[in-house]
Amino acid sequence: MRTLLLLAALAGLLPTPALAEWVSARVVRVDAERGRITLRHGPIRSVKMAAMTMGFQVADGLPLQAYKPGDRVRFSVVEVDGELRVSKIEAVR
Ligand SMILES: [Cu+2]
Repeated sequence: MRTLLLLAALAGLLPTPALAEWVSARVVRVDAERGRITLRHGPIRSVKMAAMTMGFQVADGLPLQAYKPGDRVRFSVVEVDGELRVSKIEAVR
């Protein structure tokens, strides 16, 4: 009984794990050396951003060499110092 109460209390207190939102995009430009990629992306609901073409800095260590203009991808973003960065990206066939 005690355990159940404790679990119930914890369930209400623990934050909901953030679900990474996958966003569809088309690669426009890649600057692998500077860790930047320009994407024509669909709406990003979690940050209320409409579809557009824009450049992103990618998270440290994310390899971009595999991507070229015209590629179809999906990606997730994180906000770092008020700026959106690509935290995950993968090719879509
Ligand atoms: Cu945008």
